[in-house]
Amino acid sequence: MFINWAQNRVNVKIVFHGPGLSGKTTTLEWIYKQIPRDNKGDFVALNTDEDRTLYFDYFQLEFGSIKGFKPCFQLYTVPGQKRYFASRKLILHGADGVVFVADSAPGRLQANVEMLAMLENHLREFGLDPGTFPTVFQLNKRDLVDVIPVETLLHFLNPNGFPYFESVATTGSGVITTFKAMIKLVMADITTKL
Ligand SMILES: Nc1nc2c(ncn2[C@@H]2O[C@H](COP(=O)(O)OP(=O)(O)OP(=O)(O)O)[C@@H](O)[C@H]2O)c(=O)[nH]1
Ligand SMILES: [Mg+2]
Repeated sequence: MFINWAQNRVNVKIVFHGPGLSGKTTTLEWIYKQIPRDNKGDFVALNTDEDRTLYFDYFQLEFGSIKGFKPCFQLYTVPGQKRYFASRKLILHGADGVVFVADSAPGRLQANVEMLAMLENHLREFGLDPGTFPTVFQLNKRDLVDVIPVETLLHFLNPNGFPYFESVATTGSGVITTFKAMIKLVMADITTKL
């Protein structure tokens, strides 16, 4: 959170985290499409040739108010490929909330667990408690056959009982519901700090 007292604005950073190919970029693109033009900035994407996220995707969005401040939500995705460890940490720095986009595809349980562990380690390195840091789980790719059961994902990823939602980012199903839950959690957290 960054407060600009002169302009009465507060910058709120939300990071879409999760393993490679879980649907983070697809999710952010869907949200971008739903927002009226006047409320959003440009969509910035830094990709590899194969359309994988190289550094991050980003856009900012303004709406609502918190205690008289105008919030500007800065939305980022991290690159999920393992080798971009340092970039993920840099992007996570200063985050106010995380949407963990889990991959429900068969065989991806370990990738989800490993990425969540890396996220939690980074939060701890920033002096934050992963057990209470504003987090929402988006269980994505629910349209695939033989998906990992929701109970299994929750057992391994969400022992703290954070809000969770099923989604299909390619059709947008569940995406906005998840995002609204994230905004609600982050607003409640920030209200206590302002
Ligand atoms: N079937 C299905 N495919 C999806 C879904 N969400 C995303 N995809 C596809 O999965 C692939 C990867 O999606 P991305 O959004 O690029 O994944 P990412 O998490 O940003 O990947 P990295 O940037 O490499 O970390 C693309 O081909 C998407 O179309 C979904 O809910 N269901
Ligand atoms: Mg991506």
